[in-house]
Amino acid sequence: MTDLDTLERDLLGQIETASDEAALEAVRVSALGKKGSVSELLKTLGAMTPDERKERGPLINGLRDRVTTALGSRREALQGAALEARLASERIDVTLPLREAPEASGRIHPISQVIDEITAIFADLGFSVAEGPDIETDEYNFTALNFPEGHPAREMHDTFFLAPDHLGRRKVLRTHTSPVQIRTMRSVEPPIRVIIPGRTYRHDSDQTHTPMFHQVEGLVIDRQANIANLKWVLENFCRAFFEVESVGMRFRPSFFPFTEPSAEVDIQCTRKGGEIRFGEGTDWLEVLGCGMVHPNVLKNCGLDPDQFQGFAFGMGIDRLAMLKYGMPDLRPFFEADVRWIEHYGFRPLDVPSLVGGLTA
Ligand code: 2NM
Repeated sequence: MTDLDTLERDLLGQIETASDEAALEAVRVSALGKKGSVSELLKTLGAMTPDERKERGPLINGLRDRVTTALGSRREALQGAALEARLASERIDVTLPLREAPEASGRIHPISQVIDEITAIFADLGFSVAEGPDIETDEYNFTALNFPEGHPAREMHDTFFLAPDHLGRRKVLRTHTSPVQIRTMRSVEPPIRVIIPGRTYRHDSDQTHTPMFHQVEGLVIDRQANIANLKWVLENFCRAFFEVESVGMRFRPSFFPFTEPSAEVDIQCTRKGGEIRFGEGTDWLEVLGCGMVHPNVLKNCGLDPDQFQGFAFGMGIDRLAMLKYGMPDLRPFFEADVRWIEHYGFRPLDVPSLVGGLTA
C-alpha cells in the first residue's frame, strides 16, 4: 500500500466519522487547507521531473478530488441530520388544546350568570334594576309590607335579628328583597317597572337551604297594571329564561301578606331519562310567587289604591340556577372550590344576551 493510499484511507475515515459540521471542517482544513496534508502533496508537483509529475500528478489530484467529494457528501448528510433534529425539536402539535389567555381563564359564578340573564330579559321588557341595603329595619322588611305586628309570618321567615340602633329601631338581615320595592315606591313616581336581584337571609340550613341565598323580585305599578299583564310578563320571562318556544304554566292560589290575590307559579316539565326538560310534559315545577300588590302596601308607600295598582313577583335565583344548569347540590355554590367553579362557571366573555340566546 502506497503512502497516498494510506493517507486517503485515513482522511476518508475521518470524514466518515466526523460527528458534526465543525469536526468535518477541521478535517477539511487538515487536508485541503493551506498547510493541509493534500495541499502539501500538491505543492511537491512543482519540483518534480516531467515524468514523475505525469505519474504522481493524476494520483495526487485524484486523491484531492475524492477527498473533496467525500467532504461534500458528508457535509450534506450532516446538514440534513441537523435540520431533521431541529424540526423534531421545534415540532408543534397543532392538535393540542390552546392554553387560555389570563383574561379568559376566570369564571363567572352561576349565580352571577343567572342574575345577568334575568336582568337582560327584564331589561328587554322595559324594567330597570334597583338595589337596597342587606341590613333593614323591621319597618321596611315587615311592617310596610303588611305583616301585622306580632304576626306569625315574621317568625316563619326565620329572621336574623340585629341589635337595635340609637333610635331603638330593631334591625334585621332582610328576609326578602321586597323592602327595596317599598323604598322604590316611596321615592319614584309611577309608572314603576323594576327588578331587584340581591342577597337575602334566613335562619335555615340544610341540603336545600343556605342561611344566605339570592332572590330576584319584580314590581310594576301603574294606573291599570293588571293580572293579565302579570301573566304575560311571567310567561315571556319563563320562555326566555328556560330557552323554550312555549311553556305551560299553572297559577295556584297562595298567600303572601303583601299581595292580594297571590299565586304560586309552576311550569310544565318532564324528567325522563334523568334529564329535566322545561315547558312540556306531565310534571310541574314551582318557579316563583306573585300577586297584585296589596292596597295596604300601596297606602304604606303614599300611593292611593284608587289611583294606582300593580303586581309583584319573586323567585329564588339559586334554585333557578340549579334547575337550568343541572347542578344537583346547593352547598358548593358558597364553598369557593376552584374545581367546582371551573366546571360549572361561565366564560367571562360570553355575556348573556337575547340576541345570542342567553347561553350562547
Ligand atoms: C314574592 C311573591 C309575591 C312582592 C311583593 C312586593 C311588594 F313590595 F310590592 F309588595 N314585593 N315583592 C312579592 C310578591 C314577592 O316573592 C316570592
